[in-house]
Amino acid sequence: MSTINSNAPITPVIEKKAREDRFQFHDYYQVDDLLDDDHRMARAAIRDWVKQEVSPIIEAYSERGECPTHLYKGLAEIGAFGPSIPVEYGGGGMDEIAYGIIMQELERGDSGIRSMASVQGSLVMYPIYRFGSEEQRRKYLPKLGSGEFIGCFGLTEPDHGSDPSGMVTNIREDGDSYILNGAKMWITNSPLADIAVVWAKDEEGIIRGVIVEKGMPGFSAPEIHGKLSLRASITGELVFEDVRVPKANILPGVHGLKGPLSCLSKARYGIAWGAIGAALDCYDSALRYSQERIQFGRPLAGFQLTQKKLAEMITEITKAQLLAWRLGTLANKGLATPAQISMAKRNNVAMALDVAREARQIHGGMGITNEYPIMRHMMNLETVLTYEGTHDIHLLITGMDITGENAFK
Ligand code: TGC
Ligand code: FAD
Repeated sequence: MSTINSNAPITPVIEKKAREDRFQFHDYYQVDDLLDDDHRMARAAIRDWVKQEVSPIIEAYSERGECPTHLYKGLAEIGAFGPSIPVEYGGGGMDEIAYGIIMQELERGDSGIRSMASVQGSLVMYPIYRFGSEEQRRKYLPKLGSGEFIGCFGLTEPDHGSDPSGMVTNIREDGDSYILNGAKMWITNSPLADIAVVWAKDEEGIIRGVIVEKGMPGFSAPEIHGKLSLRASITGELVFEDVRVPKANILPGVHGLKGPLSCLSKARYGIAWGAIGAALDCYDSALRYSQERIQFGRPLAGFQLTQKKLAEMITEITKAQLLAWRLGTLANKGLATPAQISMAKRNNVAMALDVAREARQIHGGMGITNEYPIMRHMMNLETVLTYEGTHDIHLLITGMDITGENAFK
């Protein structure tokens, strides 16, 4: 007969408060215990802010296809821009787990709100911090951290999405400037942005990063209309027609595709956490609805098929929480690999989309209305599944990592 060789017995009774927390916050495996006080404080502050500032307005903005630009200042005040960038450069000076938790709480509100913060912090502040000159850091980062400047990140082109190495946007030297030509597509924040971090090939075909400022002659950023997903986030193009960019605006610290890809690693990490927030909001709504809605004389929650949906939802959310937490501990030690980040981004976003679809079913007809957040999250998550590397691209990254074979080309 086998025995459990442990001093800590497996107990069917857990302390009442812990049980309440687990169920109120859907923290089924007490992941909370793995966090420290700073993480918990950051989470509480962002959660309150989202409840007060985002939840009451987000359906209306999303329905109108309008970006709630007034939230940029608030996002800055709660430390959502560059949480893990040092304070002296306008960031939050926190660790990677705090960054992840902030993204989770923002995306509980809306993926588009998380996008506003992801782009500003991970795709604009981070490359300037990591690859910029000291002068560039001092000039741009405090203004980005405080929300005085809005930034965007231009990698994708009309003909080069999953394959950014094929980009045609280019710079050529001309005296003390570069002349920039080309176009970028699907750029979050671009129509509002004061600055754009743009990736372009130099005359030798090497990918370089340049900071382009609003108002530079030949630079425009028209909005893309007709999006049925991520509607509260503004998306546009970047068009460069002989834009003269001072040489002082080139990021000196990086040459090649690994520059933009390492920014993507940072942002994808945040999405791996963020998607859990969207899933939690859908699960929370479905659980409540199933307990209140009576059919055949009993709550939906009492039917086995509803329980199967809810039980599978919380199981997948819990697995995603543990994956994100472990990734965070690796990231804190500088050990998270790009392929590990890809696995977490892919898994957690797909998980959230599945949870949203199941939650929609539990809400029946009400699930298609804007009285519940489900359809908005579901539509948003279709974008999240695609941007920052598509679901299939991340699968191929894992495939390459485990086999050593490149199946992209
Ligand atoms: P490959 O030869 O594999 O790599 C080139 C160099 O980069 C290095 N590297 C990375 N470094 C850091 N982080 C990563 N994630 C990295 N991935 C690769 C690599 O080691 C190599 O270094 P070196 O020293 O040898 O030069 O490049 P490839 O051309 O074969 O492409 C690989 C592929 C397909 C995986 C990559 O291009 C890719 O990830 N494609 C997807 C594109 C993508 O994710 N685009 C996102 C655009 S931005 C966006 O969507 C923002 S949404 C914002 C929002 O609103 O939240
Ligand atoms: P494609 O690359 O054309 O892919 C189409 C399909 O083909 C996908 O299913 C893909 O998985 C598949 N595919 C491609 N190559 C392969 C292959 N080798 N093997 C198997 N299947 C393959 N980009 C930025 O630079 N900055 C931003 O701020 C930004 N924000 C965005 C905001 C929104 C709302 C959206 C929708 C996109 C945004 N993007 C941004 C662009 C986003 O990163 C790209 O859409 C994404 O990388 C995919 O590129 P694509 O749309 O050109 O699709």
